[in-house]
Amino acid sequence: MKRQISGLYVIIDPTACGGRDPAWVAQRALEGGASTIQWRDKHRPHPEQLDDARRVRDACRAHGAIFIANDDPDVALELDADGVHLGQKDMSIDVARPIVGAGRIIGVSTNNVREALAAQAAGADYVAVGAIFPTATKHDTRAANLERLHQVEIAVHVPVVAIGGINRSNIHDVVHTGAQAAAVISAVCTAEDPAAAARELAAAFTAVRRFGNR
Ligand code: TZP
Ligand code: MG
Repeated sequence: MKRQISGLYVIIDPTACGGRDPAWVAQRALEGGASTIQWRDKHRPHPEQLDDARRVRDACRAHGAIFIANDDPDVALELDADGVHLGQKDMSIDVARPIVGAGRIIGVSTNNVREALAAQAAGADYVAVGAIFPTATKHDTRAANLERLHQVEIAVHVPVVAIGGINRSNIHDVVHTGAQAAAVISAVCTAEDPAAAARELAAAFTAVRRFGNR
């Protein structure tokens, strides 16, 4: 049974972890309340990533969190991940779905309603929308904003994950706009105390759910 993406989605990118063990950062993020972790290593060849990626996966399993591999369905399979996240320039869902199977989550990066509807029609289990705010973490992003996020929210029925420049000072705006989840890299990976950072970010979802603002 596929689980729904919701709440705090932390992307563990080793280059953002400041030389710290990425599995330690993931462990702290999970302790703070991350419900999904994505493994994203754009630099090392796959065989060199696998040990770290497996330790991150095992931390997710221990916490009952969803573990997603970035970019490559074959890596998702090799890691026995819960899913794979595909960019617009990665493999299409049509090609990826037979590789990962019906039981794994496929998420797709989008920037607008057209891309989000296309991803949903192709079988995406969630769509990410970004970059909602300016980000220094990824250089080839296309700008989106809260209005765009809202447009996607009302256009699709799959969960919508906001991404790009989300931090403790703006996550409430993202949650109030209606995103089911917020994905962050720097707000957790670069934090001196990633557990405390994750706790504060995750609380934005709890507060809104408790008071029924959605
Ligand atoms: N996709 C769109 S923006 C982005 C990605 C991977 C970077 C998110 O990083 P940060 O540090 O949370 O802005
Ligand atoms: Mg990608």
